[in-house]
Amino acid sequence: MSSITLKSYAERAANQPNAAAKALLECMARKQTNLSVSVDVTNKQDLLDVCDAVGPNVCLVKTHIDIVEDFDMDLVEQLTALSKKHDFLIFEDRKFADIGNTASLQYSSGVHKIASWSHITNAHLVPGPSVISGLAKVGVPLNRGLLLLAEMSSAGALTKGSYTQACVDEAKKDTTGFVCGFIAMSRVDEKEGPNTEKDLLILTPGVGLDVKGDSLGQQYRTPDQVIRESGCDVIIVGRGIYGPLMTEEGKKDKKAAFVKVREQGERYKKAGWEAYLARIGQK
Ligand code: 5BU
Repeated sequence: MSSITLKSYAERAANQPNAAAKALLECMARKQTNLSVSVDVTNKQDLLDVCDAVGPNVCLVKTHIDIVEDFDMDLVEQLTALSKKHDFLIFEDRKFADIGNTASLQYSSGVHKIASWSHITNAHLVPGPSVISGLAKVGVPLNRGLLLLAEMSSAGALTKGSYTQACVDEAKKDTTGFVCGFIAMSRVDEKEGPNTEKDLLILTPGVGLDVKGDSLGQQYRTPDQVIRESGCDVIIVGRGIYGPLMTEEGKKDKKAAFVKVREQGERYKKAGWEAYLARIGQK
């Protein structure tokens, strides 16, 4: 049996049992993009405007909804409308890490009601597999998907070795059908040869074409290193795309900044897709 990395996204979509992962793979194949934009801006209108600008080029919008200062449920409604308009899914990067009961309440309730609008979310396995069961109780009936944080992109991350392996083992033996992949820097499920048990997605942050890192430990690799060399499936790009909005110039002339944001989206989409075609031998 061959590696998951040699299969097309469309082929994998056809055999994917998790509804959210299936929808994501189908969207990637349909739009020819493995780009996820991480929209880490702190006001509602900027968040919506970035999604509208890059929407045509992405398969997935990643949010940190708790950083939005003027959050309200109208934001969620508008974001959902944009996800339909541009054909992308939504991933709230919540990184749940509490006991099952608390995680399930954090996922379903509170101000943000994440499960009601986010197709995919993620969790640390630090509390043990009960965090999966707690979240699954809420997410499975809604056809959501869960990614385990098997590896992080920041310097000195403790997500390595036996911890990473435990994430892989839990994902493979998950009986809820909720776990559909990982946040990871490499093909963690194929460290010991092809994974023939269960198709799992690998989404990878820490992607940049112009710089190697930031002043707070982030480390960047190129789309080619992530998709072709490391065998990951989705590139997650934040400041590399919306960065033009954050400069003094961008704050003064938002219209011009959004033109650049759109261009960066196209650039990362192209780089990610070329790396994928090279990986599956179609280029
Ligand atoms: P950047 O602007 O491209 O550096 O943003 C990366 C995003 O991905 C940001 O929202 C982080 O919270 C997120 N991230 C990450 O950078 N590294 C990780 O290991 C994980 C998430 Br998990």
